[in-house]
Amino acid sequence: MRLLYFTDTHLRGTAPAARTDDFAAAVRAKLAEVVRLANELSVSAVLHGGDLFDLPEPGLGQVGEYLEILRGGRAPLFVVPGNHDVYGHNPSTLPRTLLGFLARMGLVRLLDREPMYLEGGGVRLQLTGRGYHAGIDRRDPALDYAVEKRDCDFAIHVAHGMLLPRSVISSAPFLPAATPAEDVLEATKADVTLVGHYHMPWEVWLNGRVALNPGALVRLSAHPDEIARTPQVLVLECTGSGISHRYVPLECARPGEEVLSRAHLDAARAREESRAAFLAGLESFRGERFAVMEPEEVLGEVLARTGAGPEVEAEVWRRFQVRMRVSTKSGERQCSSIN
Ligand SMILES: [Mn+2]
Repeated sequence: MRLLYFTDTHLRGTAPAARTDDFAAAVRAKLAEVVRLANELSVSAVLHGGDLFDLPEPGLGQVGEYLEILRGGRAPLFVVPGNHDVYGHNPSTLPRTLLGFLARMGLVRLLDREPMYLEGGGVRLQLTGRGYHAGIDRRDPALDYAVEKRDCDFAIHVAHGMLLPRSVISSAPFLPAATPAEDVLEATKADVTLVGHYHMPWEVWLNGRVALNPGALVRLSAHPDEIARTPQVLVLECTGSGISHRYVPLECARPGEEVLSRAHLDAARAREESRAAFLAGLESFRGERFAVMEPEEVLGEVLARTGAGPEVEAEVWRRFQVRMRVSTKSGERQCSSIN
């Protein structure tokens, strides 16, 4: 029995600022490749680790195209809801989200703590899941990440949360609440724990059990690690002798430097700096002499400060008078003439 796992597709109607390519075309190509792979391998199920969508209710025009591609997959699609799939990190809002709607229509199946069983190739597989919620990574991790194994050959648990190798947690002091994968592997009976949420891939083994995240299928940010990695999916193989997995990098994924740029970050910083400079100038203006903001006074002071020279000053006053006459005639307030 084979399964395919992928996560954090963040399907959305708009392109992220960091992307420089035709983002929608790139996402379509990725989904088509995932579906082709799943069909070629005749997988029994496709599993998704959450954040299928970037928003609870994404633009249906664009996202409809993506879902049409996913419907080309012959195997059922099992999903755990991610934080982006629901409102306010609150799973009870699921019925009014697109993911909840798809589940109602029977187009996807939501995994939860109640085990589901798949049978094939002489193997019985237990599937459980835990979607994101506000308390995850902030309470006993066993409640969300550890499962019992009953009446099956293999158990797979899928969760959306900040489960990470202990080494990653200790090297990232600004990370929000996180759970060490090593602790979970001590507690769980699942043979494989599949995780989504963190967008970089990782894998941890302990006591013959594995927890892993293949990384987000779609690269959204221009973080150097995102630029350096190739999006991939995971293929799980279950036979009488054991369960194994391999990563399959997407053939259609282009090098990060070709699709991601940090230019929007530099532009935003430059904009922020000039805005701050402008506001500081305005503040010093106010603080010194401009308790009364009469247009003539303000203009006279500006001209004195800029040292514009007599020719420019004369032209400025001429234009100022013209504008004042126009706005007085049209009945506007006089100060609007300097806008
Ligand atoms: Mn997430």
